Amino acid sequence: MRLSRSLIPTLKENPAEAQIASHRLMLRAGLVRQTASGIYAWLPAGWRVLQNIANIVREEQDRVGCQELLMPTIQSAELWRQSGRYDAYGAEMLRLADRHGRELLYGPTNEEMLADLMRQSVKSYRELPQTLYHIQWKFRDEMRPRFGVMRGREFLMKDGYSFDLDYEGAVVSYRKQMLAYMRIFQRLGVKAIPMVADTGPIGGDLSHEFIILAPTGESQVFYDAAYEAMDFTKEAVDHESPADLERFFGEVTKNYAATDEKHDEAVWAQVSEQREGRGIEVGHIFYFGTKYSAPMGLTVAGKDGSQIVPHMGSYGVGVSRLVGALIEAHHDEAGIIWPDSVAPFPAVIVNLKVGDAGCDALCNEAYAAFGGRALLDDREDRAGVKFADADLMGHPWQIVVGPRGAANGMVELKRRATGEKVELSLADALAKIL
Ligand code: 5CA
Repeated sequence: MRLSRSLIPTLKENPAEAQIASHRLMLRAGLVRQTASGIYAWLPAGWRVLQNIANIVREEQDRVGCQELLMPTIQSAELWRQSGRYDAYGAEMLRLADRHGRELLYGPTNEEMLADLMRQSVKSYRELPQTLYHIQWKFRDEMRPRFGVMRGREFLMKDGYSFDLDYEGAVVSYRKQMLAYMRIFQRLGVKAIPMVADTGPIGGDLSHEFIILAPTGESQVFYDAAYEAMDFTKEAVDHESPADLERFFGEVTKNYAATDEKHDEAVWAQVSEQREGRGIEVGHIFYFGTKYSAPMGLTVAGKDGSQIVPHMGSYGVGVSRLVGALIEAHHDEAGIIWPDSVAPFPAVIVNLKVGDAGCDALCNEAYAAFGGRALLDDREDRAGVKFADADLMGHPWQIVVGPRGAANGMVELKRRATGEKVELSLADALAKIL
């Protein structure tokens, strides 16, 4: 992408409305713009990050055997009356009516809809277990939308739903999701601790939230210091069998970690190295048995002809919240420091003298080498502005092309995360990055 022709409106000043670093930086780096309270437009660079995160989530869901589908954002009130949640959900639900006066809603979650889709088509025990997920926009009319995309009203969620024949099967599905989540956060370059959590309006009695520790987080959490040293990457390797999954689950949840709603003073008193702090909830998984399948009449025929009511679980990742959470975890005074796995562009190519034949040619050569995936700063601006914007936007690599070096095919390569700079040939720089 050529920066001179891109809608990446960077800001020099801190916007007054932003209270936390990630919100400030998302606005300043031109990733998003608010269009109404808690509702954001994702501008080209922000949209790339969002898609990169969604793709990692998708790959890890598929890897544990889940199926992707896409359900609509608009749902019928009738479905929610069947589960009994239509009235219970309250003011957070955005309720609509069509021209015929039929009641609709903008989905805050999809338990009912997927139970309905399964009810229509799945008839026999032979067809289970199955886990399906989608990555779709949700709307919750939050009382206090704040911190930018962290607590939005419209937000992107990965929500998955598992269907098993019994409790034992459902627990295996739950643990598979736990495993997938550890892999997702590992690839995103953040540490998210699974904590015993409350189930709120989703319901059920087994639940974990995945929490990234951060002073600006909205959740109050209590955990054993052992988690600070724990290497989740070691745990998130291959786990295929139920026995392996059980061992894995035991390992990652063996120490005390709970959100304030589930905090247990008696157990806490036994923890030798207590830690208390704030965290960002980036994922939440639930097992709730037959809470939706029973009232909605979802059954399958068992081996002996009896009717089995499937056990369900649901599994959420806050995809858009993660953009903010990753920035909270990866930034400095100058701006964002994107992990390579989600960066909107793998590198920026900074042309220090647009119009200089040598600079233009070397920049074009570099740009072509990335197959157009890099960002080319071809603006006719001062070098200082370009350096500041490159740091602000947080590209993992900066390839700086000036007239003196360009004459000899040399560039300066800077690694954003470390600040390390080296002078080398374009070919060597590309070899290092690609
Ligand atoms: N149906 C279940 C699981 S699929 C569910 O809706 N769970 S949830 O309510 O916990 O939401 C899942 C994740 O979405 C949360 O962990 C959080 O990361 C994200 N999320 C929830 N509300 C918001 C919001 N207002 N803004 C941004 N992200 C949110």
